[in-house]
Amino acid sequence: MESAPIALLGVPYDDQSSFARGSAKAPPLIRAAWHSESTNKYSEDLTLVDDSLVWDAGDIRFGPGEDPFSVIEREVGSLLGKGFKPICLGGDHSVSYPIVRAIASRHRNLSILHFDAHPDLYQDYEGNRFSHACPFARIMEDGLAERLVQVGIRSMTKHQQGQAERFGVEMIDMRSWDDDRVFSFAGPVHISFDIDALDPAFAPGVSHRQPAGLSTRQAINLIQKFEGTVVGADIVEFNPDLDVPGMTDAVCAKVLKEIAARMAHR
Ligand SMILES: [Mn+2]
Repeated sequence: MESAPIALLGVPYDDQSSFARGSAKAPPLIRAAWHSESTNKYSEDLTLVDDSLVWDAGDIRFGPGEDPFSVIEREVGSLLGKGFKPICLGGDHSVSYPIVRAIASRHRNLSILHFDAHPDLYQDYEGNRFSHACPFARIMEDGLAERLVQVGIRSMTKHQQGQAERFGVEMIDMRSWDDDRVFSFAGPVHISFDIDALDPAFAPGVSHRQPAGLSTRQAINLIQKFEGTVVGADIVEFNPDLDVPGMTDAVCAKVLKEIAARMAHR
């Protein structure tokens, strides 16, 4: 219902994928897994994540001739203007740039907690500044985030290491992962969750499978435990074409429920 505090927005857009398209097909499958009768709608802390908490705003429709990033920023901004905390379902990771533009225009001192196998900090990727390999370079260039904290990273390049230093990114790569590390944010937090942060054993339905990642349990624990106020989220890069059917959509729905429960209480 529209009085819910959280809004779900599908972003069926994968034009900026560099390797394999398919993530534009993800939103309806994540929704179906959320509503599946194979499970209930409670998060682990027993928050009921149904339509009284999360209003489904449907999928963005891109009109002919419209700039997709402008449409995404406008639609997310519209939800924020109505008082919703948005959870966006991608789509490839390029959509996080316009999503964060909308959120940063309403929340000063924004921090981003970014789950990913890749830092997505390329200045450009094969000449494309808006590739799904680049959104966090654009976000940091524009000064949209005060802090960018990246977890799950295990596929980097020298160039991106330089970009991380240039932008002051706090990168916790998988070599130095510690289950007991405490994450704390003073201001509002946006969660950007690339499903490939997870080990492909847990979430095979991604375009860039990178072994040796986080377990679903480790990622969920971090979502539940970090200090901070979550004001927005995106769940991106689920590619149904490359999934073991019924596997990664269930993982996405689990992440969705845990983020929504987190938004509901803190
Ligand atoms: Mn990634």
